[in-house]
Amino acid sequence: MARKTFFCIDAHTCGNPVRLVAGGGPILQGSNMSEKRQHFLRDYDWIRQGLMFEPRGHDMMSGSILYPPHDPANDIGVLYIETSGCLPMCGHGTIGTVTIALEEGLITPKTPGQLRLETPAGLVKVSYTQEGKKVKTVKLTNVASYLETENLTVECTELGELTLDVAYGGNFYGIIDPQKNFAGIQDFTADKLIAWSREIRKRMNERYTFVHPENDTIRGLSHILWAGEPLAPTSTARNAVFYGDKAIDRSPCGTGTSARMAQWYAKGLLKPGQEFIHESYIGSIFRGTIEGETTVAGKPAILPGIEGWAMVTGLNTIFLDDEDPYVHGFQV
Ligand code: PYC
Repeated sequence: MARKTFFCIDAHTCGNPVRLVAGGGPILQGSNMSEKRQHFLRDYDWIRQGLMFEPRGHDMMSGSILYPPHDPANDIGVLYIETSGCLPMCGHGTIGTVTIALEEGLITPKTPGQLRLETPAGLVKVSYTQEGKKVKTVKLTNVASYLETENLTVECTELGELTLDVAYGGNFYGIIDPQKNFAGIQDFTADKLIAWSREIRKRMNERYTFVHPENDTIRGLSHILWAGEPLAPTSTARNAVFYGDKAIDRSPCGTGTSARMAQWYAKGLLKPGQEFIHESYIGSIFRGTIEGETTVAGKPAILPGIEGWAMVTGLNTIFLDDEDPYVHGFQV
């Protein structure tokens, strides 16, 4: 019998799960987190599948594994694991990971109140507030985010032709704003959004190639962001982000919010100094700001600030046992 044990600490960020693997993660080769991500995908993806999919996880499950930093100026390296794969960057995952790591004493910040994280997508700076041991807010300054292309069209069997923009915020997002054939998320169920997202993502990836100009391991349209009317008058916008095969993010999605802010910035709808309050499908909120302006391969880009909160929900010692026919999980 071969049984592997993983010591996990579970949390949620504004409603979306984060499972930090604090013990049992593999030793990875690579001189940065992008190379370590490639090694993990090659040799250890069974760990992600076992810990994220049913019966140990669920459709929305998402998590992380911590590694020592490669640059001594930084605090920690983060590998993101999820039902959808190993994301180059995950915003809600970062907020949850930082909250868990600080509250449970897994990291000692070099500068109190601040952290420098190495992620597969690049350096992410974090500031946080605490009351006693409890982390109250986490704000990350994300990797450079930009509008990749606008006004693409795609056919959705049930809705007809849709127009969408593609923006990068740590992952590539197809952004579907309200339009003639889609009134906004307020009019539709999650089941419908999920079914349409699967079809649209497949068609988009068959027709187009999306590759990050500075890191060709970041490729493919992985997420669909559906927009709609906010629930609260104080919010700027609301979204439903589709990922994996069946997930709608319960948080406002950090990389999705970054992509949407980059889209608005490129179109002149969002300017430095303006706040972008983004609501999730369940109404939870991230506060977005523009922390810097830059370019990516000549395209105007921003460094989005994303602020949210997380709650630690418990400890979870998980076995992956070779005798279990579902050791690597399953999806139905
Ligand atoms: O918060 O960036 C995010 C995210 C990606 C997928 C689910 N959440």
